[in-house]
Amino acid sequence: MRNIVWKVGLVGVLALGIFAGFAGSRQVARAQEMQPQTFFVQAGGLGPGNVEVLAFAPQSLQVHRGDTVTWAINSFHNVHFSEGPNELVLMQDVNGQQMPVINPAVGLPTIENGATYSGGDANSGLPAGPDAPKTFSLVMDLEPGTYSYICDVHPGMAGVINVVADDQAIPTPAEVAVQGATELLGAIGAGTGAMLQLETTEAQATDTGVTVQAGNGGTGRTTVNQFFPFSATIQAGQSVTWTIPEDSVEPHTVSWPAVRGQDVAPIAVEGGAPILALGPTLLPMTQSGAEVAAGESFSSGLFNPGQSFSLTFTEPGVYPYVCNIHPGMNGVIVVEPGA
Ligand SMILES: [Cu+2]
Repeated sequence: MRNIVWKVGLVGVLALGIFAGFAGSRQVARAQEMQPQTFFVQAGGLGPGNVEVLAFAPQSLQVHRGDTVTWAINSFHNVHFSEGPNELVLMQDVNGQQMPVINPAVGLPTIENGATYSGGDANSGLPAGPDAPKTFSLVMDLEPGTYSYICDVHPGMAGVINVVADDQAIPTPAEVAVQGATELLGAIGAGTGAMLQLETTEAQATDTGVTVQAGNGGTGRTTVNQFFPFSATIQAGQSVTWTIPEDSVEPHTVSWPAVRGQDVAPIAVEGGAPILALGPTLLPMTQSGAEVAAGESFSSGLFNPGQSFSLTFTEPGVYPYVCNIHPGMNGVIVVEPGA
């Protein structure tokens, strides 16, 4: 299965390269006339074994004024020309109730897909639901200079666009696409090495049960979205504590059953902009430390690097679980009868 994902991904990268090659050769002829060109940037990428790259690739590129940059939004990312990172989740009063909501400065677009960007703060907004467009484009109507942008969801995920003078030669869109693919594949390779090592992880015993590691740390802009170990065994009445390493770059959930693609739930507010509440995918539904009996559903909601989430399993049985935000990130707890 992982092999298939890997091959499909590779075919996709090759297809992109070939497509960009065609586009590139046509643009060589046009270059004399200074026709605007379109450059592709990958926003994140996925490799085998749920290795995910949290970077823009290429991280940096050169364009001329009037060129278009199109980002492939490969996961839950935004493209934000912003002074600094913005908090993803805020507690807010919504119709008289305190609830966690997506920071509107992150979630809501301030510039339309396909619009002209002429500087200042501009945000694509977050992909709202499974039918959200998978690309985001801006026409760069900018003076020569360096323009930085970030993904607010993943601190450290940042890219740069260098606008250069009209008479300065720059890499073709094909070369930029190949550069992006090379950066992604390099990061995926590093993550795959880490993943193979982590798959030998055993559950750590504690006084009350075991710990399971959610994701990983220490691999820079690459994260391995798996539970280590995949399967852990405890006795009835014991607990499992999931932890995300402090130096990880990705939040997760511990959930059953799975809820997919409902990260954001727009709520109408009278006389104001709609609020982006956390959807069932991210919303905490179970308190850490709660007891779970056979057949019960649970979800930690989003928890972050350095944080933990625990459940106590009171009845023998087999308890599968998933991370709601990373398809294919799943695990199982086997609960044996107590002594
Ligand atoms: Cu996850």
